[in-house]
Amino acid sequence: MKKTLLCTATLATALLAAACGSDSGTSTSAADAVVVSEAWVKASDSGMTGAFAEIENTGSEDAHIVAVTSPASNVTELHEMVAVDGASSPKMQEMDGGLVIPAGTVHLLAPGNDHIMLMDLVEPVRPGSEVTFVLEFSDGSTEEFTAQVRDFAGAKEEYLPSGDMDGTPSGDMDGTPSGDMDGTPSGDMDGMNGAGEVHGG
Ligand SMILES: [Cu+2]
Repeated sequence: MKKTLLCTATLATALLAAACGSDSGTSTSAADAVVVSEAWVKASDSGMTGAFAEIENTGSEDAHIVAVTSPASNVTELHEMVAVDGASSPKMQEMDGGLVIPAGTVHLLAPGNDHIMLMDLVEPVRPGSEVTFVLEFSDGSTEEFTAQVRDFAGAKEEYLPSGDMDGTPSGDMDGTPSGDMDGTPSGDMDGMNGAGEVHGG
């Protein structure tokens, strides 16, 4: 019994030492570790649109994005695609608790996948212009990046499918922006993918 207690005490001391240890050095913030590239926004005149990018965590600890903001939109959210029982295609919804990017990995935000949603555009975003975003991490650090606005006609139908529009009038921005993203953006990607770099290879 005594031995067990001793072990526990030793372990606690070790943990404490480890915790204190990180204090001495200048630890890297999540914003320092994260690199955003290939960022772009789908051109849109009003309402909602999506932003996409490659987010790389070059650090040795997980990076946890808790929020994203942009001056281009009154409300900006991190969205994910989820399968819905009984539905043929996945729906999008706000990520619960943000987005964790494990150390040493790249998280791809792409049409039909996880994405940043500009829910309420302040003004039209037109091809050739740029939109800035700020990622907020759980450690309080922030990172700004700029995304180029691109014409992405292929996605139009997915954001405003005529079928969904009939049943669900404008009011349900909060509840279900979901229906709009389904469909098959994957096929459309090829068309706009002249640069080839968005998909990597
Ligand atoms: Cu979305």
